[in-house]
Amino acid sequence: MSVELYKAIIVGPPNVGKSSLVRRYQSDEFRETHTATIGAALSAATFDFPEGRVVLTIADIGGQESFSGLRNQFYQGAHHLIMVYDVTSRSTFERITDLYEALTEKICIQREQFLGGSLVANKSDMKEEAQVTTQDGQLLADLLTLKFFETSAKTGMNVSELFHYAASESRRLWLSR
Ligand SMILES: Nc1nc2c(ncn2[C@@H]2O[C@H](COP(=O)(O)OP(=O)(O)OP(=O)(O)O)[C@@H](O)[C@H]2O)c(=O)[nH]1
Ligand SMILES: [Mg+2]
Repeated sequence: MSVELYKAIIVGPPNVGKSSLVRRYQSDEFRETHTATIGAALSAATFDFPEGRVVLTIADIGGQESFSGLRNQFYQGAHHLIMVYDVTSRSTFERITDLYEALTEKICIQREQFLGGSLVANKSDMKEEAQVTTQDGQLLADLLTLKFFETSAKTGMNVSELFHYAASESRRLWLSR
């Protein structure tokens, strides 16, 4: 059976729940406390598609890092960009566009390839404290041509769908290049 290797990077402001989404997917756990990711945390997930096996490397980039260093090493060779904001924090939503522009410029200059991606409205379990509507999220996703997901690392809502999409879309875009 064939094995294909792709890389997804997960980025966004600090504290939006990037590491929590990865933890929910990888070990089906949730922690209430926030430990800031320093630099980046790498992990891998395996997906079995009818056409063969896909191994997705997931680079979870600390929120401080996304906006300061923009160090190439974390972004190099990415096939899929997962951009996360926190629905209970309008300011995290407002930072997405600038971050998207900075990142796609960096990644697309390195490689002449279209980059797939997702926009993630995390902490969707906290609807009563939401500062960003579903419509706003969907509109921004359409504008940036990203797939929109409303997730909760706390309840697990849409978390496996998000990572499955990253794997299948990486594969689809790579094979159609
Ligand atoms: N209610 C709720 N809380 C969440 C959710 N996801 C994360 N949190 C909480 O939000 C805080 C930040 O989560 P992290 O996953 O550490 O955030 P991060 O984006 O990785 O942060 P940095 O590494 O600093 O960039 C923690 O206290 C989590 O418990 C969620 O879906 N719902
Ligand atoms: Mg983190």
